Amino acid sequence: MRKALLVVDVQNDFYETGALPVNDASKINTVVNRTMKDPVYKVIVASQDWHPSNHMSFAVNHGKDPFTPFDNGKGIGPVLWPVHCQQGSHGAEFHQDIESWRFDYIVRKGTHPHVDSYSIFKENDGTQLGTDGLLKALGTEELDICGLALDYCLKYTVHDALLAGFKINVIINGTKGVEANQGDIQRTIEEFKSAGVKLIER
Ligand code: VGL
Ligand code: ZN
Repeated sequence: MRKALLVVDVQNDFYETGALPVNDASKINTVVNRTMKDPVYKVIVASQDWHPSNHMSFAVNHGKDPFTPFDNGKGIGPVLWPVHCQQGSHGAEFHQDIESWRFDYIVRKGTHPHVDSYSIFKENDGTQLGTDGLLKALGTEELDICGLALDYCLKYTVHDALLAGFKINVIINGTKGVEANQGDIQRTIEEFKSAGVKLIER
């Protein structure tokens, strides 16, 4: 089976000192780098959260506090976020300890001010980002998925990958969660298991 590796949002703002920090995020770096060296992957695709400053997922653009529940019915929500991953900012860059030169393709997402985009496949309003077509054009049947954050962008990525018919393995020591609400990480892992997603260690 032709296999691809997806690396989700390994960007400064999702690391411990970033704007939208994920606990212990830097612990995934050695796992991600080690995994990327494996010649089994025909292609490595990374996503990069890439927001304009007027992005409507930013709480400040509504005069609200970060993590306020919000849903505009068009792909912003379920909560508003602190300003993060602004186009061209340090926070939007890949973490310096990630060997990002190994990425074959980089999919930028969340670039439209009124729509958020958690998954590497689709914007939250359903618009395709082209990743499905890219992977299938390359003959990909199986995906290993790692990166940040387990309970947001990685979860949405897994969901869309299932819909697109890929066999999926989540690299469980290559991901960490935000846990905006207590129990999110555990719930996400249970969802993966019941959907037939395999959890692997690398
Ligand atoms: C993410 C919230 C907002 C993520 C991106 O990468 O998980 N979460 N934007
Ligand atoms: Zn974002």
